Amino acid sequence: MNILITGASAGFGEALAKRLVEKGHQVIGCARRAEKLEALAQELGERFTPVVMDVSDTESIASALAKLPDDCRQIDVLVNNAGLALGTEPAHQASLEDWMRMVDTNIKGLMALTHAVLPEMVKRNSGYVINIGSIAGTWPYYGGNVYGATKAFVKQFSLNLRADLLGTKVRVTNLEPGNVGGTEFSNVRYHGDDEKAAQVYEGFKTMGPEDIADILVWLIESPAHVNVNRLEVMPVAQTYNGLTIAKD
Ligand code: NDP
Ligand code: 8X3
Repeated sequence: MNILITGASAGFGEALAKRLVEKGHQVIGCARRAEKLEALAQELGERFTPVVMDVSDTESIASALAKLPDDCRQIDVLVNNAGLALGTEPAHQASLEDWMRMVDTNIKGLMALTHAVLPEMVKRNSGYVINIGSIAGTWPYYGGNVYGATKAFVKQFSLNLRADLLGTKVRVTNLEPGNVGGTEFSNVRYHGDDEKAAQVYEGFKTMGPEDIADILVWLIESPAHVNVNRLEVMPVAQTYNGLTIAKD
């Protein structure tokens, strides 16, 4: 099975690539940092094909897909994992540039790659699109403004894809993780401030990228007649905060 993973140079994508290669699958690992992908290719061997791609740039997607080796052209599973949060400021103090980058990556990038890959899946009447959403797409929290909104898009887009795919054997899942440490996510969100990034995970047991990779492997290897529409997962230490009232 050929599995294309975006954001394979770190975090969930890297952990998933390792698990899938161990299990004998063929992985096409995409990201912007060529050196990270090359290091992974050295480690994982011929089952891992590194592909430099910036999902926020449709030309980069098109040229990367056009250059895929022949034996990687059929994409059986697309894991739309590349994404980022930038900033935790409230909306009235947030950076417009950060907002635009999140939309370009988390929404437009995921849309463009899906648009490029889906027609062939439908033609073959088989395939699986797994989108990495977030609990932030369902549960609002302070400073989650545009990041959460991009993940709400990912959730509804996933559900609408399945609606369009009725009558085909193409599957779609939105995986919605909560707090997960051990990736670059928090460091990116805090613009490289390691101390603030680390504080997010202090004092409790969070999940790790391997936990998410295990869930993804389970989804990918689930029977072809079963479609998991949405799957929300959190560390036991995390739960909903409920509604809040600011008293005068
Ligand atoms: P990381 O920051 O560790 O990894 C993100 C990956 O996305 C990197 O490989 C990065 O590679 C890639 N990426 C970012 N921008 C682009 C781009 N424009 N084009 C191609 N690749 C890109 O984050 P996580 O592994 O933690 O997160 C993965 C996904 O999971 C994201 O969508 C995130 O929103 C979501 N998520 C994360 C949670 C968490 O708590 N960690 C919880 C819920 C959801 P490169 O820089 O080399 O391009
Ligand atoms: C990332 C999880 O809780 O930081 O999507 O929004 S959270």
